[in-house]
Amino acid sequence: AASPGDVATLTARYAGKKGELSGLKKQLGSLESIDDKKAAGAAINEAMAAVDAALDAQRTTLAAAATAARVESERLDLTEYVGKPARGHAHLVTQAWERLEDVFVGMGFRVAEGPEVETDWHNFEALNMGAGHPARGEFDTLFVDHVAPGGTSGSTVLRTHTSPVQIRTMLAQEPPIYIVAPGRVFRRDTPDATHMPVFHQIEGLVVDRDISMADLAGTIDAFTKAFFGQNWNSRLRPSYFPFTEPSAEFDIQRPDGSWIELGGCGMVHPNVLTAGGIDPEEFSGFAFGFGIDRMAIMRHGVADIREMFADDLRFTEQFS
Ligand code: 2NM
Repeated sequence: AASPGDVATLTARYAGKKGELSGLKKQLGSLESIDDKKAAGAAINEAMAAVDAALDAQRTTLAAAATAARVESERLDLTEYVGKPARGHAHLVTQAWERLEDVFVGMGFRVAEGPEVETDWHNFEALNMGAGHPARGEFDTLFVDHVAPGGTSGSTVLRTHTSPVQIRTMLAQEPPIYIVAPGRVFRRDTPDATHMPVFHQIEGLVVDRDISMADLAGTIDAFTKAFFGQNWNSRLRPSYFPFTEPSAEFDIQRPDGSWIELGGCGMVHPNVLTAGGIDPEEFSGFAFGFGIDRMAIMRHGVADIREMFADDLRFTEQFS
């Protein structure tokens, strides 16, 4: 019997009330001697028991096979999840971003945020880069077409730095100002090992009475030691930015003596303070900025910035 149906057929044929063995029992009366009846009856009962046992055994075997077949057909392959962490974690860039915020908040700064789509005025004009300023070309700007509700077309860009957040902060509040502006910024760059068209920056701004270049250098050095370690140092090198005067690059020095360039900084240009509604005769300030992605790469020895944004778990999971 290869199927439950076959077992049922055989049960009816041999073991049922109208089956062949029951038929034989009915014929016992035709036997002459008592001994023959007893012997035949016992043989029929023995046959009945053997047939019942065989049918039961086959029913059990077939039921087990049916269960096994169903289990196999409903099997879920969970091997995909073996060895994966039970909990996720923040992306490498988010980790660096949050650590930077922590260190600056620990130094007394507040965190400021602003829009990613900016007006030309906030992104360039207020930062001492009027229309036609040669430095605009260095920012490889992505433009956003937009038409204001009245039908007039506006000039909007994807912010090329987080400096417009500093402008908005100056316009919104009186000094003293001690803020850092971390955020996503955009430049029309072809991706390579050190550039992505979308990346992340943190910029700092201090505006108060009698703020000097010494305050800038001291703040950079305090940050360097708080973020990287007490045995790290920093230095400033003369540079140029349209929005600061004087301007400098800042480098940090590893305990082994080697130097790495980290970012830019300077004393906020009087034109920028004025655009922010602050009187440069009464207040002065410094600003600095550097790349968060670059920081994450340096810290973890990542060879190619594109690795961080490829969404390959084999990469991402190394940084829990
Ligand atoms: C840098 C380098 C130097 C900067 C300037 C300002 C503002 F708005 F206050 F003028 N914010 N950030 C600045 C100055 C940023 O990044 C490399």
